[in-house]
Amino acid sequence: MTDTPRRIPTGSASLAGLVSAAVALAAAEVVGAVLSRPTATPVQAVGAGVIDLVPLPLKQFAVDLFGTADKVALLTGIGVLLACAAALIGAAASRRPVLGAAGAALFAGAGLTAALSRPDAVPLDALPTAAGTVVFAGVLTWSIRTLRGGRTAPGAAGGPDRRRFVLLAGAATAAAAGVGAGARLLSAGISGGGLTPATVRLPAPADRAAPLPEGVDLEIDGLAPYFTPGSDFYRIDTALSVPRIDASTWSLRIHGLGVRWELVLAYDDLLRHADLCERDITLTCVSNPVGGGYLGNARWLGVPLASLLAEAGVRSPDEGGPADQLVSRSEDGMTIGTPVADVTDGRDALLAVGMNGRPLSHEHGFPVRMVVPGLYGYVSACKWIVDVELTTFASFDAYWVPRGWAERGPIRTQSRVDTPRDGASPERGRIAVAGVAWAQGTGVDRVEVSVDDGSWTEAELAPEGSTDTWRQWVLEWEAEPGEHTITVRATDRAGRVQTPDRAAPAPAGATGHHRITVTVV
Ligand SMILES: Nc1nc2c(c(=O)[nH]1)N[C@H]1C(S)=C(S)[C@@H](COP(=O)(O)O)O[C@H]1N2
Ligand SMILES: [Mo]
Repeated sequence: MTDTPRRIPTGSASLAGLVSAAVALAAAEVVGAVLSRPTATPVQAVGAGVIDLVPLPLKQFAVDLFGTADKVALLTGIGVLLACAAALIGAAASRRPVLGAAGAALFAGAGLTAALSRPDAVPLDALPTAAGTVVFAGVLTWSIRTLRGGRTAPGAAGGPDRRRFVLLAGAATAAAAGVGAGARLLSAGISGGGLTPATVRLPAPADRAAPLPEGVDLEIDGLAPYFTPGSDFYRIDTALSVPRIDASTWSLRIHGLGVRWELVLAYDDLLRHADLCERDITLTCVSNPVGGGYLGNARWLGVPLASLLAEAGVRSPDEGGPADQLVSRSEDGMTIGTPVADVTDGRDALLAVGMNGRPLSHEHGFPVRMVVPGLYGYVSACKWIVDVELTTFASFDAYWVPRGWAERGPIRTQSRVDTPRDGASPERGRIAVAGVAWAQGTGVDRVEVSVDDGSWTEAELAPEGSTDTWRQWVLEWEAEPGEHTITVRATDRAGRVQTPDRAAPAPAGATGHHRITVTVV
């Protein structure tokens, strides 16, 4: 018999690392839930840090590749990396304990840096990672000691002790997954109390949206409906876990340069506001590629920002006001910069509380978000808004600007073919070619279609709902067998024809014509 510690097989040691990490992450989730700081847990915080740090081309690549499932992809990626690192640390720690300690310190460093550098971080946010680290070190030390099982006779590798360990490890991992998921649910439950989308009752506005003309929705198969149902409405944001705000404790402060009377508004102040109104507005994302789906049309209920700015005594730049930028901040620390001139020029810029007849959903910004007709979402549509500061473009860069997007983002005129789909094989004969076109602000005046790069033929336009919404169009086409291209372009009411020049979404929105190919059979 010798006292030299027995060598642990690499597989068992790696497994010990994996189990320790799983139990540690579950512990961190529990602490995050108990503290009501679910975004401060290591995985969430590191994920959010990655989202903030990745350069624009990589972000665009991720969005192109994964679409709006980009966050699931990111979390999966972090999970895989974490698992590999944990296995390595386990294997290393079984040979040299100091390596295990170094690994744990690395985990702790990454988690703490990420959690404490969130824009809304508080010192308490160190606790989930701290707890996780202690648990990780404890479980790993215990596992390695068990695996080493000093009393087992030589030659008993893979004997009862090790088998018991594998079983125990499996059980511990399953328990950790259950506890972690439970903690997540608990977080959602805790912060989902009070006034939620399910319990809010919206008042009917005195100022309703203008009645829609007959036929605004052509109701053609495969064509995007005039109003986008909430479930189909695209979602673009940096929030790894959707903020769940209690509207009964929510407030919004309006302050800053040139504000004479600072305002602090409660949710109820907005619901009872005399200017509460309903407007139809098509929201559009700057990262929408030509032909893409990152836009949707909704009926919004909200209070005009211009009314609130007037109550605060803010003068627009053309009236000599000192602030040219309105910076909105969200609960999760997002900053969005909007030209003051654009929200005071008479357009229907809203602090919205309702979408398509319902309170906003958590995903779309509950309890309150901004919506400004004619501006891409990244410069206007702040969700989970809690603060509005009047400032200047010269003195403050909002979130997206240092990440390579233009400081100002007016929506570019675009048009899209919805049906037939690109690559479809419709049957010969009469085919309805249909889609949507948008030129928020002026409205769409004309849509033209070119088949096989022939002359432009004017499509039939559905009646206009509002100049701030998209407009449907249709062209009956006598389709002959063979392969054909279909290209579309729109002209706005100021007479500007949509440019054929192709530009990528970054930095100021994609341009170029949407062109599809079909094979008529
Ligand atoms: N708090 C917050 N608000 C945000 C964002 C965000 O990342 N965080 N993204 C903006 C962008 S880029 C767009 S296009 C719109 C999308 O709104 P939706 O998700 O409701 O469609 O929200 C905007 N508001
Ligand atoms: Mo966007």
